[in-house]
Amino acid sequence: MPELPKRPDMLIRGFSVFKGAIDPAGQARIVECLRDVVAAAPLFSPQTPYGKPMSVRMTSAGRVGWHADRTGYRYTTHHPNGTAWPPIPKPVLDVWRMVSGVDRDPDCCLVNYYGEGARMGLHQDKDEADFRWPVVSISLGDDALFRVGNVTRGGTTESLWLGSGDVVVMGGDARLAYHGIDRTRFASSQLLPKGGRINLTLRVAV
Ligand code: MD3
Ligand code: FE
Repeated sequence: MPELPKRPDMLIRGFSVFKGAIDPAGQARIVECLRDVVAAAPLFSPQTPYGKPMSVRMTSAGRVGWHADRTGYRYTTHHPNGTAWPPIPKPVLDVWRMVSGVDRDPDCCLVNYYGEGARMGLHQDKDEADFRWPVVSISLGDDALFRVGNVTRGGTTESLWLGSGDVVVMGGDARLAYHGIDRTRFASSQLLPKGGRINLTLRVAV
């Protein structure tokens, strides 16, 4: 994979955005690796505490993965089907090592799949043990409208389209900002044969 830019193209509310940081060949290589991940740990629709399943389908790679059970959301060592989460693919780790600015590898690679009409409401990521570690996001496939607000609920928000190959680093104060995906442009990208968007988030979780 070619070297990622060292300087972000954009800073939005403390988020560093690297546009098109992963070239099409690199994106295809990551998608290939993800086929093995979902074969071992199939995508599922997490239940929300409100009883309605999320429209985004998910799975994880790494020593821990994130999912919901009766007692709420948590990091666990096993997929709901009982198998250990598969390892984080090397080309994905390479992205983290290039942009995260820290010398510890992530524990978890959360894989979110957005089919037609899928979205993710505004939320904070607060299930990790230490918020000083950054979170790195990799977008693949269809364009998505990402929205970022503040560290408390309410106030103004800003929106930004994320495209295939874009990488975002959330650190510092931005780490606890409310954020979500309002919508995607289904089939705007040819990367995935059946369309859709994959977002990978790399986290130090435990
Ligand atoms: C800001 N995913 O998995 S990635 C999530 O595109 C999540 O699937 C969205 O929000 C997606 O939790 C947005 C960008 C992102 C990821 C993690 C963050 C932004 C973040 C953690 C803290 C602050
Ligand atoms: Fe999030």
